[in-house]
Amino acid sequence: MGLKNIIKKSVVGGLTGLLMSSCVPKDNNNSNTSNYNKPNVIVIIPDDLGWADVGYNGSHIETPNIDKLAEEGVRFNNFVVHPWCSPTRAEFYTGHFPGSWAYRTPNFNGMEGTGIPEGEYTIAERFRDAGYSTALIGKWHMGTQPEFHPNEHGFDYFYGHLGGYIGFYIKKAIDGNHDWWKNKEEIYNSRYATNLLGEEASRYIRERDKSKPFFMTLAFNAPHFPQQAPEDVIEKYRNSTFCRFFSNRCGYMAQVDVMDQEIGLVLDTLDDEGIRENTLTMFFSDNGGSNAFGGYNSPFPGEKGEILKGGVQVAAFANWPGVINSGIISDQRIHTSDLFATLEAAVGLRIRAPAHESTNMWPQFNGGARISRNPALLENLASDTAREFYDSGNTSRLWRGVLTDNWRLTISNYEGVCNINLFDVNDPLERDNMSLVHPEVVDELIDELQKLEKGLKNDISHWNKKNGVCLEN
Ligand SMILES: [Ca+2]
Repeated sequence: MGLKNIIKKSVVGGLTGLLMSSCVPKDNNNSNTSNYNKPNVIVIIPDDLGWADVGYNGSHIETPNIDKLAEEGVRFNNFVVHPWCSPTRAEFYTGHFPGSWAYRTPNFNGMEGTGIPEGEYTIAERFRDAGYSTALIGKWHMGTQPEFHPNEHGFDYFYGHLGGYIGFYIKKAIDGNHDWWKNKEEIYNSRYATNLLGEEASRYIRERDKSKPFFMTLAFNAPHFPQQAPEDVIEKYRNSTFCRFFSNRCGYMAQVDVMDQEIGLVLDTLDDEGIRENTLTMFFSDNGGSNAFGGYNSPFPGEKGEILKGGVQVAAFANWPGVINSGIISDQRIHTSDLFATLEAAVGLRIRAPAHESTNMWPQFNGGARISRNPALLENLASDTAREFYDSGNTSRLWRGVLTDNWRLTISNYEGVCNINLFDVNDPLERDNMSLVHPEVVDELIDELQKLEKGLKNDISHWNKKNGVCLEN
C-alpha cells in the first residue's frame, strides 16, 4: 500500500525497584488468608473529562482534591485512550487493545448486544482471585444484558448504571429506560448521581470486609452529558467567560466541581480509616472532552471521537503516599490496556494480564526510564447510530490511525473527503502536518495500520459502502 493509493474517493529505574519491592507484598499463591496488608486499589474514571478541565492543567474549574492528588503523585502526559467510552473501558477491564475482540465501537445505549465475552478474564476477576473484595461504583457500559453484568465479570459489588449515560437525577437513559442498580436489584433515588456515587464509595470503604483489601473502580458518569448539576454549584461559575457564552459549559464546570468534592469525600474516608498510605489511587478520563457538551482539551487539537491528541490523550495520574514520589511528571506513553499488568505488579501479584498487549508500567510510576512502545491502533469506528447522534462534524468522522514512539498518523473521512495528517510526536500541539514532507513515513505507517487491523473483529468493510475508508484494502 502506498501513498499514491490512499485517496480513494476524493482528496524510576533503580529507585523504583528498591522502593517498590520493599513495599509490596508477595502474591501468596492467591490465598485469602494473608492479604490483610495488601494495598487497596481505587481506579477513578471520569467520563468525557477534557484534558484542560482539571485545575492542575490550567482549568478555572475548582478541583482542589484532584489537583492535590495529582501533584503529590505521578502525572502522565502521554496516557493514551480510545476516543469513545466502551473501547477504553474494555481495554482497562481486559488488558486487550481495542479490536482484539468486539469493542471497536461504543456500546451505544446498550442496544448493540455486545459486552465482555464469557471467558474473558477481567482485572476485577484477577483481583478477586487474589483475595480482594471488588466493587464497581458508577458506570459500566460493558453491556446491559444479564450475561454482561458486572457481577458476572468479577465485581462482588455493583452500584450504578449499566448503560452509557443517564439523567443525573431521573436515572434514565435517552431511550427512557430506568438504569440505576445495586447489584442486580433496580433501585430508585432521585438525588444527584455524582453525590450518590461518592457517598456510596465512601460507605463501601467504611463498611468493607476488613479481612481483605479492596479493588474499587469508581466510574463517575460526570461530566458526560446531560450537563446537569446542582444550581448552587452552577451559580459559582455563572460569570466565568465560557459559561457566559456557552451554556453547556456552566453545567459542565459544575459537574466537574461536584465530582472533585466527592473525590475529596473518598480521600477523607481513606484518611479516617487510616488506610490512605495503603491505597493506590489511579485516575484517568475514558476519552477526551466533547466540545459540544462543554469539554475543553486545550491546547491540543481534537475532541471526543477523534484520534487527534485532544480525543485520546487524557488527564491521568496515580497517587500512593510513601510509595509513589510526589511531583513526578511522566512522558512515558501508557495505554489503558497497560493498567492490568501495571496494577498487578503494583500490589505484588503475579502478572496474568495479556502478554504483548498489557505492559507492566509500574517502574514508570516512579520516574523509571522511558521505554519504547509498540505502535498503537487509533480509530473511531462509531456505529451508524452513534454517528447520527453525534453528527456535529468532526466527532462523526471515521478515523483510522497509528501512534508510534515518533509519529501520529491520522486518516479521516468526512462527507467523502479524506484527510491525512502526520504529526511528529515532538510537535506537541500538532500544528505541522508532515504527510507531504515525509510520504515514506506515511507509507510505512499505513502498512503498520493495516497490519494492526488485520484479523480484528468487527471488520470495516461496510464502511466502503457508506463513507469510504480512504485506503484501498
Ligand atoms: Ca466517555
